[in-house]
Amino acid sequence: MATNRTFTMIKPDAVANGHTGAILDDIIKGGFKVIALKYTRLSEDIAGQFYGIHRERPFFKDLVSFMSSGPIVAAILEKDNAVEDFRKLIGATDPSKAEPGTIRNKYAKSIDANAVHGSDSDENAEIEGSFFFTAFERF
Ligand code: YYY
Ligand code: MG
Repeated sequence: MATNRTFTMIKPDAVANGHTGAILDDIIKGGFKVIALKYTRLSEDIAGQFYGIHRERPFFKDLVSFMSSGPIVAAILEKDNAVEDFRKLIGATDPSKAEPGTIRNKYAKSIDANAVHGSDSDENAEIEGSFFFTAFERF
């Protein structure tokens, strides 16, 4: 069953480059309501747990190292059809293939440092949101 929530992170490249405000603005203008919001920094261990599904992929080590290289902003977002609509708003994983106007097209420079995360399913949106926020933070 489709739910109306997704989970996002503004990644270390975008935070370091000063794009946090512009990206949150794009998200809100895209029709998403911010349910929970957190500025934090991931340890390598936490980044590895979050991306555990990619553990066997060749880019895993670099991904974990990048995601723990500086502060991030994590958020739970609400909108009808949230997961699919948010993936449309951020664009393709590789920013050179992301549609003009998408967040990755505007703010990302490479496939490994691609500005934002977006959950890929309702199930993962729930798992990822619960990973970052306690029950009372995401009521
Ligand atoms: O969901 P999405 O972030 O668009 O891509 P995934 O295939 O789930 O990969 C997660 C993350 O890993 C991606 O955002 C950047 C990084 N990555 C990479 O560095 N090199 C690749 N060839 C594929 C993914
Ligand atoms: Mg993914």
